[in-house]
Amino acid sequence: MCGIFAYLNFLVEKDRRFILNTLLNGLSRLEYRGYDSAGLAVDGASAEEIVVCREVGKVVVLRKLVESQAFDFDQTLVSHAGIAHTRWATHGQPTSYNAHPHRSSEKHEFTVVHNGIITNYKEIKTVLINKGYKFESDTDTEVVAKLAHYVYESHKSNNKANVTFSDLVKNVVKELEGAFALIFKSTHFPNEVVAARRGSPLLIGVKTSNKLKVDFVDVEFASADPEMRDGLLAPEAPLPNYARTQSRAFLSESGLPQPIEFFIASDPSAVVEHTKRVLYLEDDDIAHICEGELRIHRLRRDDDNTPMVRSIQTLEMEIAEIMKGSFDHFMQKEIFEQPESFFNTMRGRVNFEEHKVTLGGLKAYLSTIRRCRRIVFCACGTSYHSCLATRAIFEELTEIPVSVELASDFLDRKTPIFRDDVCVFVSQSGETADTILALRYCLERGALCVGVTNTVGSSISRETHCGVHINAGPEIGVASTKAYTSQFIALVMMAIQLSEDRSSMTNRRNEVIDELQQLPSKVKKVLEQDASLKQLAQDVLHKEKSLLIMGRGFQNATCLEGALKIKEVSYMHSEGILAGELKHGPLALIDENMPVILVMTKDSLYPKVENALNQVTSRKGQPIIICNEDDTAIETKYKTIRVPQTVDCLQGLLTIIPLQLLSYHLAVINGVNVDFPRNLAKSVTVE
Ligand code: UD2
Ligand code: GLU
Ligand code: MG
Repeated sequence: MCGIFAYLNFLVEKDRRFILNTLLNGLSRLEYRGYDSAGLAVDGASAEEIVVCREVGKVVVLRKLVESQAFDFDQTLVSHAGIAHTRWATHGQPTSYNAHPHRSSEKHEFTVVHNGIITNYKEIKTVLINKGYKFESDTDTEVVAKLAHYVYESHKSNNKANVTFSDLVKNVVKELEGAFALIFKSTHFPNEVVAARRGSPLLIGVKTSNKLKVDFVDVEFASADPEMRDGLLAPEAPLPNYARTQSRAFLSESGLPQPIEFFIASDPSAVVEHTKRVLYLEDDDIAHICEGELRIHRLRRDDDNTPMVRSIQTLEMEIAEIMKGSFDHFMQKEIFEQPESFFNTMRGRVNFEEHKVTLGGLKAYLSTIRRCRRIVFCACGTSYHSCLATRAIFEELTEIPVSVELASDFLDRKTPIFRDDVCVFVSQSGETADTILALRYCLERGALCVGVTNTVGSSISRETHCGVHINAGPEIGVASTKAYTSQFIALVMMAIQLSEDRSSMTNRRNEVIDELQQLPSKVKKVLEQDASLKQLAQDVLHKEKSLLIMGRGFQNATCLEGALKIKEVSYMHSEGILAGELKHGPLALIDENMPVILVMTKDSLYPKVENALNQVTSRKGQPIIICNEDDTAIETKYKTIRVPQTVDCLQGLLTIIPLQLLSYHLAVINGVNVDFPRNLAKSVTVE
């Protein structure tokens, strides 16, 4: 999820200071992605001795640690391989012992850096513990280093002397499930690295003083693919011989290996300053760099049409541009990441076949929560809206009364809180000052405190009794988008898990779980409308001074959150209005000039929202309607924004997307610095 960087020099004389600097600068280039700790591994006095440095916090702190090491900084290394990492914790707190690289043994025989999540690490860990391995961290990653060692040893004990580093990694990667980008370094394979990916990005930059002969690298397949080892339980099976053809790209005119440098990174922003010749790895590629050559192997013999060569692309983009990928702003990137972040929030927690939700962080507290007198949600801003959005399904499934509080107001009122209350604190950063103060207030009064946050190791995560990490990945744009939807999903999952002892709710739970599974693809469909939403912002909305967003029931939160987004980033006045309240006041605002968006999706309140539509149109209002794809009842004279239908309590996850996109486009049109709107901070750590 965070950053990986590696640097190899082959027949290019560099001193250790240069190598360490290159690694640390590579990490600095990845800093914008957000991370909680950093680390690197380089050779010590010889390549048979690896030194690992790891620190919590910023790359500058790691730099200090590196500078304080007893290195010979001036030593010249003709060939060397160094790996480095910034971590966004998913498994285990951000501590120095959880930071990467992780190692196989005290001798650092295998060290590894990893981005992503190994979902089956527990199973692998159990097997390895049974084989005598001792673990030193809480991460999922550590199993990868230990597994490499295990594969190496079991191969050696079978007297297969010449296993290559890439074959070994291939055997390791075959065991892994989940998403990963990995780089391995080993004392057994000096000056080599192997990189592998599945799901997480990885690319390799190549730098030579001479032109490369060709600008592609052949992909090597097994000559024959005897499924060599099938799982940990069959370590005795022999490893196959893979074809070793000379890779055409890296030969000099004379046919001899030439001086060359390689830069491997999770993100091009760390590579472009060194070289513009970059090759992107595909899923299940195993890249082996050895003696100045890059070879790409495939994990499996493919039946699909994976290209047989990987071309080396020339990057001409500016660093700033590519940091955000193809996006102009982080906010935009994060909006478009939602199919992925939806999935990551549910990953490993929802069993769709068995219709079961397991939030590990709550397991031990379920019965206490079920016995409570009431649940109090406490949050600020967008997080408050995610609580509002899920309150109804929470009450419906758990049959426990739920109240939703704005943290500042909650404290102002000195709300009575008791030992038999459960208080849930929702915050993206986990550092929101008002929410932390409310948390401490509730802790003092003996309530069970539950956190819902995106940041492992944050104050809220630490100070709550238990909780759920939403695992949406780092959010950089000040206006929260993907964290909102992931909080929403996390709270729904929580309600489902709490209600699993109620058989009367089984059908309802199953219905919601089935729809959770469909969400990532449905959100994709909404995102496809980006161009028409941009047009709408340009042609209709951006000339306006004000915008009212109306809906009711499950869609009330969407209206409030949509209006907040528009205020935050486009500086346009906007208000979310509960449609049921129209006639009690806001209707006075409606005339032919007042822009209105009406959220009218198909649920039990549809007829009531139709009433609101009539109330607005009979005052000459011309609302834009957010409705379901197949809703044919809406007259064609209205502008519509159509979203796929899902179950009522999840519909808000889809209706918010067009409003996020609209606010983004309005902001861009208004020339706002979208990711850093005036007067606002990402994490509000003051009261
Ligand atoms: C945990 C691991 C995850 C993986 C998984 C395997 C962490 C951070 N998570 O995920 O990496 O190994 O188990 O099943 O190591 N918590 C709070 N307050 C909060 C949020 C969380 O106290 O605001 C606690 C929570 O009660 C739990 C721990 O932090 O004890 C981890 O929470 P989680 O949601 O990451 O837990 P889970 O089981 O999904
Ligand atoms: N899952 C790994 C960990 O928590 C890697 C996280 C990352 O991508 O930085 O250590
Ligand atoms: Mg805690």
